[in-house]
Amino acid sequence: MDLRQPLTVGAAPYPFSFDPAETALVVIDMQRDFLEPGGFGESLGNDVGQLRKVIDPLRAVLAACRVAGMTVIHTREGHLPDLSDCPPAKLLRGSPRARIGDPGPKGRILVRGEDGHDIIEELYPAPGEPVIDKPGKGAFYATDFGDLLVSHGIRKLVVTGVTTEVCVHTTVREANDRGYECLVLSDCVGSYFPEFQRAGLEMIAAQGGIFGWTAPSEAFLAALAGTSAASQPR
Ligand code: C5J
Repeated sequence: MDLRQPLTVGAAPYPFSFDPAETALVVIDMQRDFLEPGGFGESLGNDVGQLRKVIDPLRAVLAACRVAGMTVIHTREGHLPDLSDCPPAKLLRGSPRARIGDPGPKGRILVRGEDGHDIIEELYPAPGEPVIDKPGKGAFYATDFGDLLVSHGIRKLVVTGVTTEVCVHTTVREANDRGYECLVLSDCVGSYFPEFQRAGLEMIAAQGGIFGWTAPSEAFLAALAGTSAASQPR
């Protein structure tokens, strides 16, 4: 494939054009701690099953981006073992069954190096794909994500992962403020709350694309494959 040729995806609020050579696929926090029982997500009282529907479509997108030679970047939310990078407010907030750093079935909750902190097997990073460890919800805060995008010549992001209204939204807002154009793949992002999923996606594309664009993965895959289905408005 000629990576220099701009492609167009049928998206909301209007078609999203991108050059695969200057676009990164960003896979946010597809960690056991959010997607499997016994982790951080469940400790907050959430039904982790809600997020698992993202896995299959995201796996197809990840495979296609790898074949196309696009930059792929993964993120993981989590903290140092001494929790020195975890603000007290984040540690103490709410009344979860178990707090960040407490022992759980997958190791200490949301702590780097523990089993629960790692990315699920189905979407595991390939050798050489950068993994950004972030203490916050956004990928830019207290990480080298921004420098990585600059060094790879990235101008646009295709954003996937969990959760739609928290880490996906925060990252898209951070990216938008820094001048990156973001396409969020609607079936490759997930929320524990169906109403937040719907509203979260609508907020991104509202007001003429206040934070970015949204499209189903089918439209993005069609664009990558160079078929006419890619430019059908959605
Ligand atoms: C949350 C995230 N939901 N990855 N983190 O706390 O969205």
